[in-house]
Amino acid sequence: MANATRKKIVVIGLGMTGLSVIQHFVRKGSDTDIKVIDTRVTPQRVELLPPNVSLHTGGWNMDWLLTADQIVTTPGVALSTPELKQATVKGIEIVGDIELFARDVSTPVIGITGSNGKSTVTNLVGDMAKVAGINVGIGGNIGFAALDMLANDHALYILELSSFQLETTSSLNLTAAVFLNLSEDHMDRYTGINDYRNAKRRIFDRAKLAVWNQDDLQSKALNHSNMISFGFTNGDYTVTLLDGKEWLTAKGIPIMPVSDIALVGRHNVANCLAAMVLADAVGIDRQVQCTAMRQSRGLPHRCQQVLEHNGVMWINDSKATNPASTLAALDGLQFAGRLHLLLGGDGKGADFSVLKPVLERLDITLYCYGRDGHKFTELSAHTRVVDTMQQAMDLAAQNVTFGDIVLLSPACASLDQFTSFMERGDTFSAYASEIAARMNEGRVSV
Ligand code: UMA
Ligand code: ADP
Repeated sequence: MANATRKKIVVIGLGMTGLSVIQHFVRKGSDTDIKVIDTRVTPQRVELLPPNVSLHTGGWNMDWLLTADQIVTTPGVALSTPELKQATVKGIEIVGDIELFARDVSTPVIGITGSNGKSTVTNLVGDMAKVAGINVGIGGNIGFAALDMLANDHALYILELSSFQLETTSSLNLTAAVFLNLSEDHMDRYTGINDYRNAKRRIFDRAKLAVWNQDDLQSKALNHSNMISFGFTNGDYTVTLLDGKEWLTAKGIPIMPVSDIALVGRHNVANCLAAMVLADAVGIDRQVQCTAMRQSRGLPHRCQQVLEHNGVMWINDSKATNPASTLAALDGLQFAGRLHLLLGGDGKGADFSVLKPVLERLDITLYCYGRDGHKFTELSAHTRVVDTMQQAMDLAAQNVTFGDIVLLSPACASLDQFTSFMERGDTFSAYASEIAARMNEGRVSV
């Protein structure tokens, strides 16, 4: 094919998604002309770019954009960006990586979205599939680009899908799709909660089975012919009391005592119910599901105890990036002493007042840090404001006594001071150990 007739692809963003898109086209060997635009001056991963791919950094290249045959955008860039809107007006197709995945995948795919619990449920269904001996691919928003999995020809794919990814996806035929729950998040990207919910509801558009949460009506599919639900008190999959003991129950059949679940916290019971529905949809044996639920201890940075020192527990819940996930952490905690809660970071426009009634009931001190830390001062009479998380930890360390908990559950994204929630959580864990070592040497009084 002559150069003039090669399909012109413009990839936006040289992050994990952008690179997976480039590799995808390279693997397909299609006769494409690939260009990448990254609006940052010095994007990471430039060294990973194949030599025949041109890169424009530090802003938009409207000539490239408006002469493209297809634009593949990245989740971090909104479709409402003026430059992308110009391309839409010109009739240029704009898709995301999940749309490219959907067009090429030929084995069953499970999709998981919601404001909280996506990664936990994705990981748990993945564990169930692994225990069943299925060659499973687990990826998407969980931190492994969907297209990178396609190279391995899995028998089943489990995709965590963010609202950002769903906005640019229209052909995804899911065997089963779940919308776990809805709470305020990403309000800096959406015009309101309904706009955000509608982006998430796109998961049901072509799903064979639509799974929703009876405890959260916002998660229900509109006009879907095959729906199934889960929920604590109602739902096809629910929790029932048998001889004074709570059981996970599927369509009236008791499956496993709730107390056998290895994951901690009430919210994880709901996550297990959702995972069971999805596993059933792809025919994973119930006993296999139970084995996984008894074994799976979940992912790091989600209510993870990282240290116990002098009777004080240090818990890393760095993945709590919105108020609802912090509420879930507070709901699941059991402790005798005082709670020292570290809050702050990039609030993404959230309304934190939902935390106030719960915080008021607890014996608590708030340590607020980061860009939006000051927004938490109204929530409790016991509040300290500092610049960084480490300063917050130093202060907490001076105030703890036996039986207390220090909990990082910040209700905010980390990006104002860290590169990711993982880096924030790792910093918390490492610094907690450093504080403990200092205490052992008598350099911090308790
Ligand atoms: N970029 C621009 N201009 C912008 C914004 C970004 O050029 O205005 C460039 C950046 O310079 C960078 C690249 O785009 O080079 C980053 O792209 P990205 O922000 O879309 O992130 P990726 O590295 O591709 O990671 C994305 C998801 N990130 C986001 O949605 C923000 C990852 O989810 C996901 O794991 C990965 O794809 C694989 O699917 C992270 C996340 O924070 C964990 N998700 C949000 C959440 O869970 O709340 C939705
Ligand atoms: P996501 O991938 O949607 O961000 P995760 O499973 O990573 O979800 O959990 C993110 C945060 O939300 C953690 O702090 C976790 O404790 C909390 N969480 C997990 N499941 C739920 C749920 N069903 N409801 C509310 N909060 C939850």
